[in-house]
Amino acid sequence: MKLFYSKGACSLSTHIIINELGIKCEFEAVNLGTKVTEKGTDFYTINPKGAVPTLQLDNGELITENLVIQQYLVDTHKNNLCPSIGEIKRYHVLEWLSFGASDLHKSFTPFFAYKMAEPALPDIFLTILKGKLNILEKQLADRDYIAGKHFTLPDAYIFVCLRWLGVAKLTLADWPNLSNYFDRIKERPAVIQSMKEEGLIT
Ligand SMILES: N[C@@H](CCC(=O)N[C@@H](CS)C(=O)NCC(=O)O)C(=O)O
Repeated sequence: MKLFYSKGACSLSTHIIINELGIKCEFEAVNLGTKVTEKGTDFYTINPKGAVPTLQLDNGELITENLVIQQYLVDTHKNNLCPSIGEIKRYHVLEWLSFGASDLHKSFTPFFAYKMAEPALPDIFLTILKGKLNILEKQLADRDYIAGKHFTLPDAYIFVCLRWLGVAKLTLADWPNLSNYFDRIKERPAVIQSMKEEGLIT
């Protein structure tokens, strides 16, 4: 299979899950500004939505939407990243994956969009983002990972979003549980491997 990704974007969470599962995969970078892939293909001809991650299966079929791609990956590979279909624990894991992909991720969107713009972004966007971080901070008060004792799908997604805090001029200093959580995840071999493969660390 092949993952279309952009360096450090939300597709890094899919990349991490692929490596956590030990799946053999090709990676092709997409320039989200020009929508051209590193092989020179117009990305819109691959995914008309122009968004990463996009997964291409070996038979050529495409899957888009991060939450769906990640569920496809765990449902087709032996894993301990997401409980089985029908187990109540699965839906608690997916609750946090959804929170990561919608509430948390999309709270960053105004900061990326307005990075270069004047006047400055209204304070309400910072208040909204901090509210999401506070929810995570509280959830992590009595657990090492967001859905319990073990690393599961949403931990990769939340980790990736926490890497973006700088765009909102925030650091994890005000969220000690989140800060420890971030440090714990960044040491995982699959996370280190994925960050190296995207050229984020050496
Ligand atoms: N609905 C998509 C959204 C993913 C998304 O926001 N991807 C960003 C990168 S983090 C992107 O490709 N943005 C480019 C664009 O939408 O033009 C999903 O859940 O996979």
